[in-house]
Amino acid sequence: MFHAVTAGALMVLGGCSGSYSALDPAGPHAQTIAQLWWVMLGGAAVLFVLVMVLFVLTLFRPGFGSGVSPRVWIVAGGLLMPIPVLVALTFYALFQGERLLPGRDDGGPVYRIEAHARQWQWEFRYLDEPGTPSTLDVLHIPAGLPVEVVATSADVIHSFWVPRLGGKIDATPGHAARIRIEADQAGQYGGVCAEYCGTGHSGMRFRVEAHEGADFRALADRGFAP
Ligand SMILES: [Cu+2]
Repeated sequence: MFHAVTAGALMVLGGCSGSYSALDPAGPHAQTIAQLWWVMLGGAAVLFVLVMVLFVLTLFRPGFGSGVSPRVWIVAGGLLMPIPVLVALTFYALFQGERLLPGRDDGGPVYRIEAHARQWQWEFRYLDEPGTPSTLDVLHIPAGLPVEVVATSADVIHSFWVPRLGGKIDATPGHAARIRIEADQAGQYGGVCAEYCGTGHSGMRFRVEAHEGADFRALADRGFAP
């Protein structure tokens, strides 16, 4: 029994780390999203426990609640109990979501890139490095600096997502959508297309390489050649 519980816990926790885990944030934007996830989980857990307590009481205490009219059960259980939790979660989500939008930061420097999607590849263009060639399926960014991603598409709708660095944004043909990502430290982070876009969708992954300031400058100056 103990081994089964330990194995189960390891499996569950194992899914919380790794290159593609939104619950293992590596920058401030992803941190905000992970926090939102935990608060949502907490809110859902509160409602779940309340319902389970009532359920167990009705099972083991015959007659429990029979003195309360069905109308009161519906109003109390269906409206008064969930509405405050859902309202609080909605406002918290809206507030946190606003903070993720481009232009809501402190107005400091940002590094701008374009993520151009096509079936089934990502082309990264460095908007702040005129004349520098684009890179395919590898995005180089400076660590510790907000990176504004302009997502565009050549064909169908794709979605740019680096779970450890920020939220998702759709790459839609004929439209430029913006999102910010940021890595606190140098390292490699996995990215995926998060919108089904055809038979090659599952292989439409990319890698973000964050470099410390001087390393990034040197790399950019040689056109991101290895
Ligand atoms: Cu896709």
